[in-house]
Amino acid sequence: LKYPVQVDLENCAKEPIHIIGKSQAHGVLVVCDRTNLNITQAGENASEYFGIPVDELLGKPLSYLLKMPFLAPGFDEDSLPQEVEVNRKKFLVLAHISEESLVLDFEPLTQVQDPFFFQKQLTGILNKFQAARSLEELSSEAAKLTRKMFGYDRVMIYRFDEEWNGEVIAETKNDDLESWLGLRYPATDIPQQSRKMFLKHRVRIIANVYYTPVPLKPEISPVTGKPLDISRSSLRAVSPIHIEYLKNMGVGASLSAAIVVKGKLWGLIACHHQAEKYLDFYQRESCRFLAQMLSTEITLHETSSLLSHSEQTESIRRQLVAQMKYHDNIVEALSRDTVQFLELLNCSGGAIFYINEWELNGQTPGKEQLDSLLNNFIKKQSKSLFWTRNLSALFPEAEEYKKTASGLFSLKISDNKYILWFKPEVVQVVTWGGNPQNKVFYNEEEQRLSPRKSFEKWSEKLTGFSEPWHELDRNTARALRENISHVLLTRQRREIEALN
Ligand code: BLA
Repeated sequence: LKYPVQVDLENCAKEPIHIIGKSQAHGVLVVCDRTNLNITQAGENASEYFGIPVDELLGKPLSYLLKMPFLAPGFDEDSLPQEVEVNRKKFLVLAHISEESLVLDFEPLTQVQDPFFFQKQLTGILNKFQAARSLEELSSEAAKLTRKMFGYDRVMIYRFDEEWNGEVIAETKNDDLESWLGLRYPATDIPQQSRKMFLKHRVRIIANVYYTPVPLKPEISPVTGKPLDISRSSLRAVSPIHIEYLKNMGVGASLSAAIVVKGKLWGLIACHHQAEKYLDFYQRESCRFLAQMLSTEITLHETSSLLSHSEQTESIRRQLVAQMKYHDNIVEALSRDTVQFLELLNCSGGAIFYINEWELNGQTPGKEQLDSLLNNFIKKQSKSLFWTRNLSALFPEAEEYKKTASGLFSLKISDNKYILWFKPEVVQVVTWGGNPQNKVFYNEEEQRLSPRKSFEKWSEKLTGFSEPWHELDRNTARALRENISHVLLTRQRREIEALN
């Protein structure tokens, strides 16, 4: 059978890009047995760069190519890249260990740059970052600085959402390019194994999308009998699907740098160039450092907005607790005094179900609708906290009242006591870079998946969604439940004592 039964995006996530067995063409891969430094594998472009055919190199000691004492067995991975000369050409050698092998990336040394170029800019960069008052300003500043320093045609700050779809949240570009600011891209465009590598290796260039991939010879490591993991090599060849993707986008070269916030891949600095473009090791390090500074600033922004948010809700909760001590009736305390339970979460309505009664506040569905929502949906959830921003997708009956309650947050206090919060529908037009329903098709000629051909803007009206709930809402709700349970328990105890 020639055709797969279905075009399966799972395949994307399974593509083994770490053992691709090929390099990009702007340098040479040389691999040694780490115990004796004999050359075991090399890129077929060795003859082009070194003037020595691969077959002549294989089996020779590394000293045949390099007279460099820094690469003794037991070499230290932290050592800086070294300048070397082979065939009267200068290279920078980046070395690392992969399993039983020492992997050397030979990158030709081109122009000599001012080694302090980046250091000179540092203070300026930090000042600009620290002056930014919002995430938008910060992202936009980062895009501008990156473009100024490295000269790509388009620089974007690309941010992931909870489902790993992404959005271009800042952009700076050549005037002749169409703007992609605000566009979304589906999660499958950057599959998980690629995201995982970014978390580790942070910066990656594709120097020329129109390159011819250079095979490693032999393909299988003679040391381990397995394909060599070259995920750490700066020269690792690119997945053919991604190459096709970039060609379809009209991109000739790219640079991507990871933005990592609290240990998680938050986004990318994504750069495109129409022509080919190579950044040397020192420039890539500068870019990595810039991305790190940006990551730190974003973390600071997020932490401080989280702090002020949590201070606000804490003071509301403390007031609610005070009110519960004052009132005999808990429902009254939560919903009819100065501060109301509604204010605890950002919402437009709320309901308390207490024994058999509903207490409604703000914009809510009707009591009969709530009876059904509680009995036929909320009570069926296994956890005592439940939240969604798209209730009607999970409970079709909620379509009737999606305008007031597309967002639901429910808190179970006990079997006959619940508190619900509602958020209204916010109709949103989301514009994708290309129709996300046509992410891939089966390419008969290549006998593999191909990415979509068109990145033409494709708008979609999202209905039945509210604004998302905040990550702090869960803690707030849990704390409120503790408070209520405590008050109820204290009262019960007092009543029992009074009876005795
Ligand atoms: C990799 N896809 C990537 C990368 C980016 C994108 C940034 C990492 C690039 C790198 O390693 O340098 C996607 N680039 C984008 C997006 C924008 C952009 C969204 O500029 C928006 C402006 N890609 C697909 C499909 C598959 C796929 C359908 O569209 C799978 C079938 C795969 N993308 C894919 C793979 C990689 C990738 C396998 C890793 C490439 C590699 O490291 O070899």
